[in-house]
Amino acid sequence: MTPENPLSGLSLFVPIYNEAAILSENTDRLYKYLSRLQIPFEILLGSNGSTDATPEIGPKLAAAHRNVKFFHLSQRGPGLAFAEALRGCRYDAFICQDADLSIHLEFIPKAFDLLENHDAVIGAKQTTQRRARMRIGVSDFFILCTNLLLGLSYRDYSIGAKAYRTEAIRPFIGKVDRHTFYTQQMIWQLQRIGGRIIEIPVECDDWRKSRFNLIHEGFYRFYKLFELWLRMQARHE
Ligand SMILES: Nc1nc2c(ncn2[C@@H]2O[C@H](COP(=O)(O)OP(=O)(O)O)[C@@H](O)[C@H]2O)c(=O)[nH]1
Ligand SMILES: [Mg+2]
Repeated sequence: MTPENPLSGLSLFVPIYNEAAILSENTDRLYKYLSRLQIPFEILLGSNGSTDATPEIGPKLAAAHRNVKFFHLSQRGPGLAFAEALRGCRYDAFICQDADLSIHLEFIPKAFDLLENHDAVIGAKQTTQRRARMRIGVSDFFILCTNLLLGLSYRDYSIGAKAYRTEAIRPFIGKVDRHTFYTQQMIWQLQRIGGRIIEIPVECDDWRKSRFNLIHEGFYRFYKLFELWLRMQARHE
């Protein structure tokens, strides 16, 4: 890490949905890891729609550490939590990580360094994912369609392992998709205004069942992609 990095610190956003089983342990792991980096930091645990003990555990974690914050919104949708965290974050680097910490934590200091000269860092998973072939196929097809329709050229638009310069994406806060389409939105918006975006490989071990309903997820993302593409066409006319 470059000690002269001028960014004030990092706000680590973790979207949370029914993560009571791992929330304390993983927050602790994350906290210890970030403390060792010697960068000012805060951990923003953003839950919404959780129906397990997450809303009871979160405030206890926040009470135990000055720089851990927890909020709970009633309506489900990670984009709503992303927008809320972005609104309230205090540092220049806004880094997103999944609650299961399936993405190796080295992404965090690497992204922090890269944000010195970039507006977004995309972590592209080099997966050790035990995922149904069908899911991988749909996901690859979605990435291909995103790149073709939006004129992008990246390999991973999932919500985890993405980092942004806070000031670069704050102007788009009112447009954040309430569900899972916000990564594409942020990257597309940044590219349109000439933002500096870099993609790096990240190691990932994701063995657990997804929190998302994958059929709903698939339809939703294609619908949002098509909707955005139509808006682009209308703008060009
Ligand atoms: N705030 C919030 N987080 C969510 C929601 N749904 C899933 N998540 C979180 O999003 C992250 C990714 O979920 P995961 O099941 O690992 O997704 P996958 O591996 O991409 O299929 C985890 O931290 C989840 O707890 C939601 O509705 N709201
Ligand atoms: Mg996962």
